[in-house]
Amino acid sequence: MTMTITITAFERSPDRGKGLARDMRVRWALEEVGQAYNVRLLSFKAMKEPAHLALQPFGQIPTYEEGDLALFESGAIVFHIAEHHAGLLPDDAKARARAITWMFAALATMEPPIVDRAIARFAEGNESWYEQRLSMVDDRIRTRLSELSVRLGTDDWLDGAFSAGDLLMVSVLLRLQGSGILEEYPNLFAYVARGEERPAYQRAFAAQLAVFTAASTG
Ligand code: GTB
Repeated sequence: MTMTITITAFERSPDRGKGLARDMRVRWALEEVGQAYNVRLLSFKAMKEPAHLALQPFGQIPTYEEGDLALFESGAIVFHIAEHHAGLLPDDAKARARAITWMFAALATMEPPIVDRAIARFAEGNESWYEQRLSMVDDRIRTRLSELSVRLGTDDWLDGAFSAGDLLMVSVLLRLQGSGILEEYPNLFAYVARGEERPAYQRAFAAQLAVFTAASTG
């Protein structure tokens, strides 16, 4: 029997409902496995208060609560969901290990330069050296995208059937939306679109967009 699941998300996401904050990947995973969940919305102030810091030591979203289990780190949360429900990790032990490897690759190899780009734009946009820095970061991103593009080739997903590895990789690549960089790699662009087309992704996206819409009209 599964207990009630509660996750946390931004009360007002700075991405204005584009689904780029990290609660989106957790929502998507829960939708893929057909698991209902509640969402506790947090202001930036509440995220830094003791009640939330007890759940997330860095004062961030998302968190995940299920009975007396409390987790943070979106990758660990998606892994937990994938481990406890069918649909996100293969049954075969070796295929499962490879899918988990792709989860780590998404978070440890692909995500850092992509997040660096967002940080540069957000925090360093007014610096005299900004354009130079952005160009360096973009080169690092292109190196990783080229390598990933070669590995994906003409396949639909990274290793056989869609897995939590693809869920995290697509989530990470989506952060390049609007940069024009992903379009340089047509197979990766199509890969991300395939992820977005999944009904579970659509449901998760609609749920987070509804939060933003309610906050804007309320
Ligand atoms: N490693 C952690 C994880 O994977 O769970 C990182 C969590 C994290 O960075 N959370 C961010 C947060 O809570 C939200 S997702 N930030 C508030 C703070 O640190 O005070 C990052 C994010 C924020 C905004 C956009 N956006 O506007 O597009 C996209 C992604």
